[in-house]
Amino acid sequence: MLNNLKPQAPDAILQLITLCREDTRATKIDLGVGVYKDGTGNTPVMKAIRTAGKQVWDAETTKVYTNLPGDPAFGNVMRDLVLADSVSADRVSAIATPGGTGAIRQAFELGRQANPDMTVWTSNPTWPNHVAILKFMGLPNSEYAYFDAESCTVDFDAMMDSLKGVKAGDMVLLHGCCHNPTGANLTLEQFGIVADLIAEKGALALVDIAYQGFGDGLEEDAAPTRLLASKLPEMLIAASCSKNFGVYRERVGCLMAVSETAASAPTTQANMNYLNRIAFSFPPDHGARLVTTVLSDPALTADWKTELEDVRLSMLGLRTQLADELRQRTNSDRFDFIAEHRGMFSRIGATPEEVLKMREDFGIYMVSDSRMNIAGLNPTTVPHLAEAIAKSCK
Ligand code: PLP
Ligand code: TYF
Repeated sequence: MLNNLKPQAPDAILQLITLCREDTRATKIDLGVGVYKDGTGNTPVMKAIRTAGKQVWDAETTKVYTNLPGDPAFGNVMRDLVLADSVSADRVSAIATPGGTGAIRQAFELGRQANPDMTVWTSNPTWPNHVAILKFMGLPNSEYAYFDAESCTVDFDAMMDSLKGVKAGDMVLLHGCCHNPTGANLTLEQFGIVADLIAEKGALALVDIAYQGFGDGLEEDAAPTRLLASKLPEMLIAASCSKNFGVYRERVGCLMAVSETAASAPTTQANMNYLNRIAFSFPPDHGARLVTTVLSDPALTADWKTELEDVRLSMLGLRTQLADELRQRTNSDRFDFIAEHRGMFSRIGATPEEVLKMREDFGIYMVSDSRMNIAGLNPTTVPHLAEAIAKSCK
């Protein structure tokens, strides 16, 4: 029977890791997979997470199952971190999930339970896994215009124009901050306009927030999600802790749902619990517990915030340096958008041929859509990348 299986195309982003590893040039730069790396190329365990790990190890007296939604304390700290007081707590339901990916999958499943005819609207472009999961689930997927490849900024008019096609009962997926793969983001005001449209259409917003703290700051990055929560009668939020707590392999994510009333929240919660049960019974707990420990202890929280802020500022510094280098080398402001983009990624508007040329001639590994991971750079490698871009991109 297994002979019937069809070959699967490898994940293009993950494939880059192998390609780069095989390159023997000392000057190669891996700008592929979206993982934070420090100046030495290491992805560190954050200090607060390490301390929390020791505390959890000492304090934990059992490894017995938690609950279908995971430890309720995790749901509470995530609600406070992402939503703060934008919505009353008794309208929020939460489940722990294996990573942000698990939360996204459960969000699609929940939407389908509520409306089997739902179409899911995703930005063009979006994180490829969004589209892949929808395709696998057989859910209709429509794209809304988002990125203007010429200016490398958001084309908001085109976005609003395509969202006119949203129907009642559809789901609209928005990146809460630090858009992947482009790095181009809506302003808070524009998020408000999109929220009004979603409300008017009677659609359900799903906010995917995987980089809180990597853009303009923890609170600033959560502001769009909070604005939507305050404006919309109901919404879903898929939050990932992989990047901002550096707990990638632990698989820590959370799906939150804001119900219209406190009275309807228990039914939403029961449906979310059910989705966990039929997918994997109980969600992983260890990583979630580390996050809960950090966010429940003021000293650990402060330590985590300091380290996260250092990470954010280092990426901003690299953005400014790269934009400056490119300004000098191209004698133009063409690449100034790199300093305006936020988060780990920038899509720089190069063609697949130009991306390949940069790979072959300079050992620069970026995704073929010209997305680069800023954290793959350090102040010494920026000039090499600037030279590659200036010499390879028309
Ligand atoms: N959403 C976006 C936009 C992402 O870039 C990622 C990246 O990994 C995720 C969700 C999911 O992250 P994870 O499942 O590793 O928590
Ligand atoms: O976009 C990225 O690079 C990250 C990491 O199948 C990632 O979100 C990449 C591919 C994938 C899962 C995670």
